[in-house]
Amino acid sequence: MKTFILILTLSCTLVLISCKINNSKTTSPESTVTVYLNSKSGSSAVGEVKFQQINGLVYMSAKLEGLDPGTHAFHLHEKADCSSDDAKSSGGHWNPTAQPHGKWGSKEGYHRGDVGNFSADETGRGNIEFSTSEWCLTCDDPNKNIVGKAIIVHQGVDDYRTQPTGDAGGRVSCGGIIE
Ligand SMILES: [Cu+2]
Ligand SMILES: [Zn+2]
Repeated sequence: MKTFILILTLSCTLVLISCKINNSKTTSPESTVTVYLNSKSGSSAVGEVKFQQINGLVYMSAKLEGLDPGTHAFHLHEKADCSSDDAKSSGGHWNPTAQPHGKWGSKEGYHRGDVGNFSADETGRGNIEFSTSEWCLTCDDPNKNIVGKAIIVHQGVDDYRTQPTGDAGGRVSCGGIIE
């Protein structure tokens, strides 16, 4: 009887361990990049944006602070170059598929960098959770790979219409997506 219980305990443990191993296999990211955003255009807006590629999807988790309360646009721009004070060194919206500017997912078209608007609370903090199969961190597809692009937070709201910028105003925070 004692032996039986021992075997039962052992096999249960083994099942639990193998479950854990399998689980970590399917959820461990293929690649992770963390980007720190610096304030620009005389603002105090900063942030931390984490990208993870898991099973071919890119998950983005952004935490921003030091913003004016209200709605702000968030885009990926062409170049991971935040050297200028106004962040214009990062170029225009990242648009490898030559689409019009628009709301993400719109059938009229949208840039691959058109993440969209988010809101900052009365303390100037805001978060964005976003995931897509239209980006990658490790693939060779230039229409998908976001490494080498910039993250830009704008002072104003993206109207999802005005070409090619969404009329979102100045660039208050910038970070380059660099591995
Ligand atoms: Cu922008
Ligand atoms: Zn755009």
